[in-house]
Amino acid sequence: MNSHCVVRARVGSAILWLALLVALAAPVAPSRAEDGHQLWLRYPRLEEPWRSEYRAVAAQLVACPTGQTTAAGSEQSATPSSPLVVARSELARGLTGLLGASPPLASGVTEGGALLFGTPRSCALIAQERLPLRAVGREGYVIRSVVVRGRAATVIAGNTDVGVLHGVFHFLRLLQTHRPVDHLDISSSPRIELRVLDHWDNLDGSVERGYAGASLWDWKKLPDHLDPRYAEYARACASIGINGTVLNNVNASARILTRPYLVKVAALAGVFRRYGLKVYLSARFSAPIEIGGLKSADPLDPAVRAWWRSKVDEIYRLIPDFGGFLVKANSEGQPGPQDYGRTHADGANVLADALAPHGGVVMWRAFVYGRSKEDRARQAYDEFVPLDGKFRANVLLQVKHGPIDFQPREPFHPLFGAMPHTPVMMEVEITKEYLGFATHLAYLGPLYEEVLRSDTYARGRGSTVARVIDGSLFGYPITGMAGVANIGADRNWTGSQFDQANWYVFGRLAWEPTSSAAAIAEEWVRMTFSNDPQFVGPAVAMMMRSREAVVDYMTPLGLAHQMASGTHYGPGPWVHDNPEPDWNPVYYNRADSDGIGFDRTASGSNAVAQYAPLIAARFSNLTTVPERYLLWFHHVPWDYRLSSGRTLWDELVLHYTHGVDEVRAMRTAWSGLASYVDPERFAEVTRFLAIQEREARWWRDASIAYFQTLSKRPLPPGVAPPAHTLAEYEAVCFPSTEGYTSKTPACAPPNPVIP
Ligand code: GCW
Repeated sequence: MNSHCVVRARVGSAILWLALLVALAAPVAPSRAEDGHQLWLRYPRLEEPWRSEYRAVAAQLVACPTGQTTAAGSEQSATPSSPLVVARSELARGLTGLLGASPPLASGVTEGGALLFGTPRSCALIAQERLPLRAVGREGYVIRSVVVRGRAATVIAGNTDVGVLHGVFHFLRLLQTHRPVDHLDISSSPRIELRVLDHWDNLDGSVERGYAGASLWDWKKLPDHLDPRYAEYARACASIGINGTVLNNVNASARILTRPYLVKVAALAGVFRRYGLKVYLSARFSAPIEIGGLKSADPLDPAVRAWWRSKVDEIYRLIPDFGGFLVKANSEGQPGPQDYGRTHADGANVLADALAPHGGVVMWRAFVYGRSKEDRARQAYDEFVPLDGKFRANVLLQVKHGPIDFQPREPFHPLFGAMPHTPVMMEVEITKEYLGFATHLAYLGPLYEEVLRSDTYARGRGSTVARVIDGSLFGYPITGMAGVANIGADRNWTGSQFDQANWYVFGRLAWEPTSSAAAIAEEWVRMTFSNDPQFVGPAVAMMMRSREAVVDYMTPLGLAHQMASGTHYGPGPWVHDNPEPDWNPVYYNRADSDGIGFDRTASGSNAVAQYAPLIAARFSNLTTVPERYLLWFHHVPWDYRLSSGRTLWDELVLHYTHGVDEVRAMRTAWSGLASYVDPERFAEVTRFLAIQEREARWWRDASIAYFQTLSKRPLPPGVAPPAHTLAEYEAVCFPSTEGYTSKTPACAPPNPVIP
């Protein structure tokens, strides 16, 4: 290089540096903060080698529905509002994001790497493939690598448009999670028919037990204004196979059934339909009186029956694919058939008869208590088992996962396996009413999985709860699983980043209840945050341990319902002054100077006898009951030795302590992951974990402080004593009344114990 060139090169590099400095100093166009709004449907640009590999498989998008002739010879095209149109735009959107550009649209397979999607009716090319579609039903799909006219192609096919949409989301998920897609042979169909979110949304915009802001449904502006979030919500539901949504609280207002509201509901149904999502409503049993002007809501009164029939006919005129009703009756003060001396079956059947001609169903809740003097856990079984076989064919009995109430851990509800002639569906809470609201990180996959895999022994070994609710054990004609939604108007939808995973895992397990919670967590982490193994491993590990941590710091060894009354937030094991006995934590812990726990064996309430004999025997025996259910079924002396060789008292204290340690470990693990996550979401999770650790300590310390007044035993060596006195914990007044819509006691922060 001569000197002239050297000078030029130096000047050139100086200019480059200058340009770089100017660029760095220049204000950067503000980009939208990563607030989690995109959920798991982010579609970020993939890196190599994935991008090239997937580009080869998706070199062209064959828009079969608009260009192909059907086998029958007639041209079929998707209507502008059909799920097939949604499927097409989702595929384009996903591929554009992930691959950097949308593959060109073609009307036939003109090059290798073609991606075809549609139904055999809409697409002759798909019809020719003779795919095993019969086995996947109305909502399932087949994804298969095939050869079309000598060129490699991938087919995403369903029997219906909505099946195709589900298949498209599955295909995109493979790309999002870096799975191979060149030799695919996937058939998938939901094992459970009704996969429903229950929103406990009130018409005033509040959400009972909701910790993610106000209700998504803006009743005031409906039906004229359709917030774009309605479609985004439905899209997210469709992506995980959810196919139904109950829009209003089970503590229902009858007003939802008046015409002005039905028109609003119809507008929402119009948006949701494109995503395969049906609308249901919670019906107030006394609606015939409140909005119908009748004197009674007696289900056997012909006028009442006629009222429901005409109301249901009116609904179907507005919403032809309306799903049906969810009903909470004679439960926590709600009206019901027992007000007229009738049974739950009489009540459910009057609604079922009105819905049957239209194909609608009734989801009748089994959450009843208050009549059983000796043990709340017994009542639902005692009331409903005698009614088995007395319900109409379009009624499902909706049973909470455990016999008390959405606790962090309960043994499975004994009604699973006890109703061979009545379709029993399972209800879980996705919103974390009893697990620390939105700030505590608790992945609920392991909870759902634990219940689904529990063996009821109703028909011998292998009679799992999953097989009860998927209908295979008793041959139920309809099946369902419901999750109480954790969704609100917050930008991140669920009140926290990690709570999105609970919405996600609910949908995925409802589709396939035998899937693994760990595998679903991994999928979600990859789609929501990062595919980097350095991130995926620790993040999934945190999630998988998180629910057990909550159990440990709140209610270890089978304890339940120790939460402060009303809000269900924070510890209250000493609470004893609520008017209803079973609203008091002392009712559940039964702690005294001898020991702790609820005797549900033959010497106590004998609720254990509601399980199949083999299970009942296992739970009844102190030496065979799993320790996780110990205090659920037994009143155990403080000095009783557990399998560890330690006394119950020591073990209890160590469990509480371990719960706090686990949260601390989650904080440490998370703090090492900053480089894999955008700063906004990283910071939010960091702050919430700090809250969780402080409150886990509160739970531990307050619980130990109270129980120690009864056990009168020292703490095991090396274990830190509670930071405050019991009196101080009892005086804690926690100001959060989020999601608690009953009259809330006045509370005056600041709080010396929990600042
Ligand atoms: O767990 C309890 C909740 C109530 C709820 C009830 C139910 C909708 O504290 O807020 O009411 O369950 O499931 O009906």
